[in-house]
Amino acid sequence: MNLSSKLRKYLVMGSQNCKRDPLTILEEAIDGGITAFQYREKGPGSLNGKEKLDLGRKLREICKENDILFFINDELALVEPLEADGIHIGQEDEDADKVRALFPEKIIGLSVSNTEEVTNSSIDSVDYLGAGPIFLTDTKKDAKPVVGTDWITALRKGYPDLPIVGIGGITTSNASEVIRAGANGVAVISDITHSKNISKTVKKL
Ligand code: 3NM
Repeated sequence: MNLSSKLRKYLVMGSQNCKRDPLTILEEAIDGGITAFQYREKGPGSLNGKEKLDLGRKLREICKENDILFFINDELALVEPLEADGIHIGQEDEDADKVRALFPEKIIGLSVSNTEEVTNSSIDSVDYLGAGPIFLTDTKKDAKPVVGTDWITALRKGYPDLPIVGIGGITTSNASEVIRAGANGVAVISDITHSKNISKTVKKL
C-alpha cells in the first residue's frame, strides 16, 4: 500500500480527547478500518513525562500488531523511544528540513494553513501535507481560521503528487467533500473519539 492510501483514515488522539480508555478507543477504531494513527498528547488535561511515554508505548504496540502507521505529533524526543513510523510537525515546530536531517528514514507530515506558510516551508523535505482547519473545530483551541475545502483544491493544484490530508471539524457528514476536493485522507479527532459506535463511524468516514 502506498503512503496516500495509508493516510486515508487517520485518527489523531491523546488521552485528553478520550472519555473512555484510549486503548479501547484505538482498538475499536482499528476495527472500523483506520489506516494511520497520530499520538497527540497535548493541551489541557494531557499527560506528561513517564505517564505520557507509557501510554504512547501501549498505543504504539497496538498499532504495530495491526500494521497501522504510528505518528508522533511535534515531539521529536518521542520519535525514537516510541519507534514511530513518522512525525507530524506544525508551523511552530522545528523546520521541516532540520527534522528531515534528524530523521532521514521517517515519514514527515507538515501542517499548512495558507499560501504564506507554504512559501515559508521546506515542502521538499516532507512526505505529506496536513491542511486545516477545513471546518470549524472545538478540539484545538488555538486553531487558525477555517480554510474550507478550497484550500485542499489549491494545494492539490500546486502539489499534484504529494499526499494531502484534511483536518479540523471533519465528520462522517462532510468527509466525502474533503476527499472530493482532492485530499487523499481525513484526519479526525472528536468525531471518532466521542462516537458511541466508533467502528461504524470510521467505516463511514
Ligand atoms: N489540527 P477535530 S485542527 C489537531 O488545523 C488539529 O491544523 C488542526 O480535531 C489544524 O477532528 C485540529 O475534533 C483539531 O475537529 C481536529
